[in-house]
Amino acid sequence: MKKIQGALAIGFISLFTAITLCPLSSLKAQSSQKDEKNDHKKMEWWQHDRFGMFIHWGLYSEAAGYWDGKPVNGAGEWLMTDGHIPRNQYAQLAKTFDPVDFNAEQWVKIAKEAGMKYIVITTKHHDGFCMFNTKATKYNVVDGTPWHTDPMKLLSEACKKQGIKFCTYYSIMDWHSPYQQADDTNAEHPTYNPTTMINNQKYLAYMKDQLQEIITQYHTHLLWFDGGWMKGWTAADAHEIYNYITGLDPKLIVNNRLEHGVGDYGTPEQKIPVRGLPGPWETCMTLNDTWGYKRGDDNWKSDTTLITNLIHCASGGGNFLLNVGPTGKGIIPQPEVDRLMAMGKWLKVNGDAIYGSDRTPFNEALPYGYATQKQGKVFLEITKWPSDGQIIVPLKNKIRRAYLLADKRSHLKTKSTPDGLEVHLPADAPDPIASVVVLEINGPVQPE
Ligand code: JFZ
Repeated sequence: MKKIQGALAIGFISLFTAITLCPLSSLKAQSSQKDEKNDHKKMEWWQHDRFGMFIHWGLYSEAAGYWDGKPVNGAGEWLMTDGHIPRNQYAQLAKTFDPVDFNAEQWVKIAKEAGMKYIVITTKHHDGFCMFNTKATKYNVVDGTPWHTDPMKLLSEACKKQGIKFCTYYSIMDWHSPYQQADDTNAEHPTYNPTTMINNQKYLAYMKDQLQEIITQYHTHLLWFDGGWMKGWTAADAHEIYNYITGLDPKLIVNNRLEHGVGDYGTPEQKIPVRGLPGPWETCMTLNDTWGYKRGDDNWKSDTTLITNLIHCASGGGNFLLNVGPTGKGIIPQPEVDRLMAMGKWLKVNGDAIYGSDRTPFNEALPYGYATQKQGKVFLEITKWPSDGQIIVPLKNKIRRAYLLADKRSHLKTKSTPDGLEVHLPADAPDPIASVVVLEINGPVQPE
């Protein structure tokens, strides 16, 4: 939140509280027993997969945080409002949008090598420019740019080929829409956020047309809504859209940013709830300080932070959606690729502790790291390797076998003590960032 526009941040605090407190509530309350089972079932792949790639890509990527040669404060994708750019001037960016280096197969391969299992990409961000093939407006990548290409088609096909789930982001707030009014309509110096709905009916019809296109053209597995804090977006609107899209595809997963308690999972942003959230949830996060590409934003998170964040999410029963911001030419910046490859390398050895795992069985935080579990197994992701060669695990079970995930033939000595289970570790950690100990147990897990 640190870098989010000051005034916004305050508004978001209450938004965030609402998100944390009622991830599923009103929707669940309305659905029948059978629906709840289906809801649970449709969430299975997503909860198993744990790690996804967020992609923010649009006209703002080409501007790269600059307007008229001057840097604009704020996140890259907020350029239009933070730079107070009139609609027709911002739209000029489309005339030169020509990502000659875009390679769908390559992007998906990067996600795959990072150990990510799904991709969520911006089909339309707050700026209203459509990065997909749509008949609902000419303000789109196929009709409105010299590129004349539909990246969503290419990406969804590449995802299918490489076994990655293709998912889409769609902003409700739309700074280009004739059915929404900017907060400050000053012709020379407009501020868009938050817009106000001036024609719900027409905007809903537009939204439905586009969502139907996204669902039928690309078979999106999930819809990640955003911008529902705009004024005049009602609970009735949220329910109408949820029912409409799940009517088109009952397996569709929907995040909770339709607001008003509608949606299938919670979306804490840039932070990981210390003990997770009760229902399904996903933390989304940037690699630097922006979602959309911004030249010169080099405040990169370290490999240690990123790997630890992924583990932290999994141990709280949540997913981690990590963002990349490709350039206007279509390149995922090298510092982003480097970090993703480090995560992929770690997951290659330790993925069994993350994919398909459940949240920690323990009620307390562990001083040396995190825990996840599966049937008959407790995983300890040790981020602080002990100097005295042992850890105490708050576990009562008898241990069948204890070993390092990095060396499945290793045997670790364990001993039940009044303080808990003592596990003896080798002097050197197999991994400098996080090493996983596997405890195979009999019967249900019994925390101290
Ligand atoms: C939104 C967008 O405004 C932003 O551009 C980006 O797409 C991000 C993923 O989502 O920003 C938010 C949304 C919600 C909160 C904060 C920023 N929140 O709940 O704290």
